[in-house]
Amino acid sequence: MTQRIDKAFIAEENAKLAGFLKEDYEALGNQLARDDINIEDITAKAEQFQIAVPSWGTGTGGTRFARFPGEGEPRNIWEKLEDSAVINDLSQCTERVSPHFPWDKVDDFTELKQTSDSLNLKWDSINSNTFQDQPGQAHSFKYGSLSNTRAESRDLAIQHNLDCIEWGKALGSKTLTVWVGDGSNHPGQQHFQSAFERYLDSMKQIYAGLPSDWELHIEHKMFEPAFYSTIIQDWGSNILAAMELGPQAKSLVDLGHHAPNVNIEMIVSRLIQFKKLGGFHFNDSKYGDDDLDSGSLHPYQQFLIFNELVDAQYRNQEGFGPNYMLDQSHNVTDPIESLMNSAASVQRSYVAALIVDRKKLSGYQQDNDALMASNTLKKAFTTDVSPILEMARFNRGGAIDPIAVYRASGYRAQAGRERPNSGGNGSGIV
Ligand code: PSV
Ligand code: MN
Repeated sequence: MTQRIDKAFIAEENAKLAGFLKEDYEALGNQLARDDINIEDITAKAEQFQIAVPSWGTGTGGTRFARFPGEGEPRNIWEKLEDSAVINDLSQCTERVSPHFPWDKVDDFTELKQTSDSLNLKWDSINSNTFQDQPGQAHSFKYGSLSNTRAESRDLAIQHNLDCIEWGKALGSKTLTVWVGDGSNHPGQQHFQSAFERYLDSMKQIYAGLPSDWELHIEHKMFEPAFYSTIIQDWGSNILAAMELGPQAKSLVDLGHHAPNVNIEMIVSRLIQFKKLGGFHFNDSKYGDDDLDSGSLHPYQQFLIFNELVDAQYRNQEGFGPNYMLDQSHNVTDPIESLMNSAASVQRSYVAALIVDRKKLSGYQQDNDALMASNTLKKAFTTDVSPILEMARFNRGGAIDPIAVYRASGYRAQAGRERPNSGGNGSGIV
């Protein structure tokens, strides 16, 4: 497979905007210099920023009511990779793809690795799926997987996760992410403690199969598909499980998996403090696990999370180095455009957090000057760092304006011609 968006085409489109970018970058550089911030240092950090794309996010999502397929959707992991390469070629901050098994399972993982190599893509965390039964599955997950009351179902779920590790090794991944929908829908349906004990016992068996340089990330979610109780419903159960398993087990924060108005940035701080922050699934939400585009509703919350992350980065906090990933469902937009937009939105939060005046902030905190502490954060958040993001992409050979270049390339229409039979219109979670 070869790159689908020609480098020369990107350069041609960039040439139209390069003059404006130079002006805007200079102006922002002068503005930041007043606060002793060197724009080149910030741009260099922005260039290093990477956030993984979920393989399942490249297709059109859906709700439990319906799914409205988009033009030229990828029909398999090979085509998902092609789309991911387009996203990375233009955005230059999404060089890793996170697969979901068995959705992305292939017969020949060596061939899959060669294909990703040829597209300059790497593999991020492996996501296991024991929240669905596969055709012909011997023992059902209807009443749970890793915490099922029946050993046969638990064993199948454990084995699937161990298989995921093997497939991940072939792809060069170093992380397994486990999210299970196990739980109950009726009070009394499940004995809370016994179910959690069964879950932990299963997870211990998976942990035992983890290579020494891998991490096991546990993802919590408040509800859905279990609506009364969920086995790992919050960060409390999550960190308890991670502590019980050992140092290679960490917690993963999906932004949509909390009650509305929960202070997620404080959860992040706690996980950092106890060396248990494994990674993120970025998305945005209004009501529940809406899987909306990152930063589309609550950009300030996203910034405040990065404020904690950058603080830990600058303090060289021990055990700190979370995986960043998007986990969204695109129902009404072109998934490639949403993923590019969202990656840039998360990168924007990172860059804005980099320009927080931490010395001043710390002084205001010490003096209990709440107003000035808050204004210090707001100042960074309201600074338009677009020229830094654009310059970071430009320096790396990406597009100054990824969406404009993508639209001008005609890629989607071409995909529509090449992938005539993509997607059904039934309901679907992703
Ligand atoms: C569950 O809602 C989740 O956030 C998990 O990360 C899954 O792996 C993903 O969505 C896809 O269903
Ligand atoms: Mn998730």
